Amino acid sequence: MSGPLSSIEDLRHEIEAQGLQFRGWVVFAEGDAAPAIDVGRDVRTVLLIGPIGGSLWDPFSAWQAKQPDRGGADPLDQWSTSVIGGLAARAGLCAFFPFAVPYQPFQQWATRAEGLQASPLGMLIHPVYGLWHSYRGALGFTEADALRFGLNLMALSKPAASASQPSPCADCIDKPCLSACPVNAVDSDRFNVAACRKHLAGLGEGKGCMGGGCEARNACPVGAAYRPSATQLRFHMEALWLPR
Ligand code: B12
Ligand code: SF4
Ligand code: SF4
Repeated sequence: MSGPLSSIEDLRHEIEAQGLQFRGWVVFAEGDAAPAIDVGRDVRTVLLIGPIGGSLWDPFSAWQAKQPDRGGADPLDQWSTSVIGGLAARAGLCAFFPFAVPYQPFQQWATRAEGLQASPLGMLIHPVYGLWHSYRGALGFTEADALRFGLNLMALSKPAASASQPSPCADCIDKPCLSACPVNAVDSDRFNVAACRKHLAGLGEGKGCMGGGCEARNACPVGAAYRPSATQLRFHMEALWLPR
């Protein structure tokens, strides 16, 4: 990857080559909650970027294999910084990351960008991909950047097509996600992070949720075809930094 990037199609091409997709735009009006991190620029628009299903796994794995330290303690975050931060630098934009503290409200942004709604698990559910989608970063545009990239802010501020679709949870009578957790860590009001983590920490390596992924998430029938491989699910569970 090299050279400057000056059009949205250039950005899309590079993003898709890494197994990622544009996940919609948020245009902040005057007085609206723009990104909280002071990046020294008046960011008025964010473009969300993330994988669908297991789409990032092959590009990420190829990158990881080439790193002398295999990407360090948080390889997926390192990869995201390298890919999305690298694109931002080439395009003269700034980048935001869901794992960077203070946390940016990625889920609120996603709700505005694609009209997605929270499932009872707290994760946003997509009408097609179900719970099998997430975010690896966002690119921030000032008004001058938007002009430079020829963005039509009026068009971008309209909700994406998926916003007109009702949440699949509305018609899901049995809600299997709420009864699948072996320690009842999830209910419709809250996610008991401590109970979940205690259970995970007590499981043997690769056993139960640590091996096959969160059972509550796995129980959702929506977008089941997009469920990542067991290898990838195990990688994400191991990245959760459990108490020992
Ligand atoms: C801290 C964090 C965690 C913590 C604690 C989560 C918690 N509920 O307290 C831990 C480490 C446990 C965690 C776990 C997971 N997380 Co998490 N997490 C985050 C993180 C980094 C910050 C959340 C936050 O505080 N945001 C700050 C506030 C200001 O932002 P916000 O958009 O307004 O946040 C809203 C939502 O978080 C929502 N919300 C949060 N919890 C709940 C619960 C319910 C019931 C409801 C209705 C809403 C809700 O309300 C907030 C206020 O509006 C976000 C990334 C991010 N930057 O948001 C990912 C994020 C929410 N996590 C995500 C995921 C995928 C997971 C895991 C599935 C990862 C995995 N192992 O595969 C697991 C969940 C399964 C499990 N059993 O552990 C995704 C969700 C994608 C989606 N489809 O919505 C995010 C967006 C990260 C990403 N890269 O995409 N996570
Ligand atoms: S199992 Fe039903 S209620 Fe739970 S997340 Fe999936 S569609 Fe929504
Ligand atoms: S990871 Fe396992 S313990 Fe944690 S919420 Fe999911 S099903 Fe429950």
